[in-house]
Amino acid sequence: MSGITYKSIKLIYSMPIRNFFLNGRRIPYSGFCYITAFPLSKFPKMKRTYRSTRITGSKLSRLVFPFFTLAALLILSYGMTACGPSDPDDPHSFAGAPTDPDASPQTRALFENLEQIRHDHILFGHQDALAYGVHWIDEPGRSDVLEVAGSYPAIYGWELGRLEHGSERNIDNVDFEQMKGWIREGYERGGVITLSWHFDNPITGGDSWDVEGGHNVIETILPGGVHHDLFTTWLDRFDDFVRDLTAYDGDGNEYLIPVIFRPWHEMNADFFWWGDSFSSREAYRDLYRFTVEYLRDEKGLNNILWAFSPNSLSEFDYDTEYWEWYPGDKYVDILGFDDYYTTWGGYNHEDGVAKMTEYLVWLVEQAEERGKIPALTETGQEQGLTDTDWYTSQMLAAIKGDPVAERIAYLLVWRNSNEETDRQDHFYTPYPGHPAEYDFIQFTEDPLIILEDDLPDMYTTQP
Ligand code: BMA
Repeated sequence: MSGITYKSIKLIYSMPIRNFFLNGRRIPYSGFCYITAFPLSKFPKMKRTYRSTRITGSKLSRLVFPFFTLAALLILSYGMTACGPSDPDDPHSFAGAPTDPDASPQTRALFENLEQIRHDHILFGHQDALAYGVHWIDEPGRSDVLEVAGSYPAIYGWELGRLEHGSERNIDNVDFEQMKGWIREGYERGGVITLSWHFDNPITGGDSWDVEGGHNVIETILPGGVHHDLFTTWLDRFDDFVRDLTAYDGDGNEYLIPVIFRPWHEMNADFFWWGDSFSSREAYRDLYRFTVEYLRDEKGLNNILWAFSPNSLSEFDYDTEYWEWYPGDKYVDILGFDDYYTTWGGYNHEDGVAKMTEYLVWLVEQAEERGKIPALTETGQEQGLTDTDWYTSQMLAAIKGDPVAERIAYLLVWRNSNEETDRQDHFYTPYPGHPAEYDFIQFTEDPLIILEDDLPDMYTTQP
C-alpha cells in the first residue's frame, strides 16, 4: 500500500466508482469500473472519511477479501488505466487537486485541507472583518465576530473594487495598503483569505451596477476587444497586489500567501454589467477563462484557488443553467453560490430552509462529482439581522437538514457596514449588544462550525 493512504483512495463499496483520488488527484472514470467487496472494517480511518456513505459488509466479502484487494491494488498500480486516464485536453478531466498544476505547496495544502476538513466542519467567514464593524473603523485587533463569539472568523473576505484604477482605497473606502496588512495578519494567525472584485464598467467608467453602458461589455475586454488592453492593466494591478501578500516559511523563504479568488460573481443575475442580460454565456465563460489564463499562466500566479459563484439557485434553472456559465473544471477549484434570501422568505418558497438544504445538497454532490470544493460563497440575512435567530434556526438548520449539505467547506457572510460613515442596517453578523448575539454564539459553538481558533494548520499537507 505504499504511497496510498486512506485519504488518497475514495471508493464506494459495491458501487460503480465514479471518482478515484490517488494522492490528491482525481482519476476520472470512463465507463463502469468496479471494486466490490472491499472490507472497510480493515481500514477504520477510511470508514471515518465515509461516515455518510452507506457501507455494509458481508461474510462473502471477508472470504473474497484477498482476491479483491489484490484486484484493487492492481488497478491502482496501473494508474487507473482500466478506468480511463485523465485527458489534459478534456476540460472536465482535472479535479481532486488544484486546477493549477504548479500550485504552490501552501496553495495545494489549502485545497487538500479544505477538502479534508469539510467532512467534519464548516469554516465560518466574514467580509472585511478586520477593517471595520458597525460601530468602529480601523481599530487594530478588532472584529465584530471576535467581540461576540470570542474568536476571529476562519475565513477573511476582502474586496478589490477600484483596484483597477490604481486607487488608494477600495469601493468601501478600505485602504489597499492596510488591506494587505490585514490579509497578512489573518493569514499569519492561520486564517483563509478570499478575494472578490466588483469591477467598474470599462465602457462608462461607472460601477459594477452600471448596466447602462449597453450590451456586450464583456466582449470589449476580451482579446481583440477595444478595451482589452485596459482590462489587462486591471489584471496587472491584481498581480501587483497579490505579489505583495507574502509570508516566510520555516527556512526563511518568502512565498505568496494563498488566496481564493472569486471574480465575476453572481453572473446569472442582471445587476452587474457582466450579468446575464448583457452578454452571452459563452462570452462570460471566455472572460472567466481569460482571467485565469492571464493570471495563472501568463503572470505565473500559483497561489490562487479559483471560485465560481452564481447568485441564488432560486433564481434560475440551476441544474442545467449553472453549467452554461461554468468555465470548465480546468478553471475552477471552489464550486459555490451566493444566497441572501432563500432561507428567510425570499422567492416565495413554502419552506425556505428546506429549499436551502436542497441547494446545498445539490452543490455538494456536483462538487464531489468533479473533485471540487463546495462552499456557500456569500450569504447572510439582509436588513440587519432582523430575524434574530437566523443563524441557528435558518442557516444552521438548512445545513443540518441533510448530512450531505453539511459537507460544504465554508460559508462567508458579508460585511458589517459602519453605521455612521457607510450604509445602515447593512451588516451580517451581530455586534456586542445586538439582539442576535446569543443566537450567533450558539451557532459558532456548534461543533460543525469553526472559527479561526479551531482551525488546524491549513497550509501544510497532512501526511
Ligand atoms: C455590496 C454592498 C456594497 C459594497 C459591495 C462591495 O454587496 O455591500 O455596499 O460596496 O458589496 O463590497
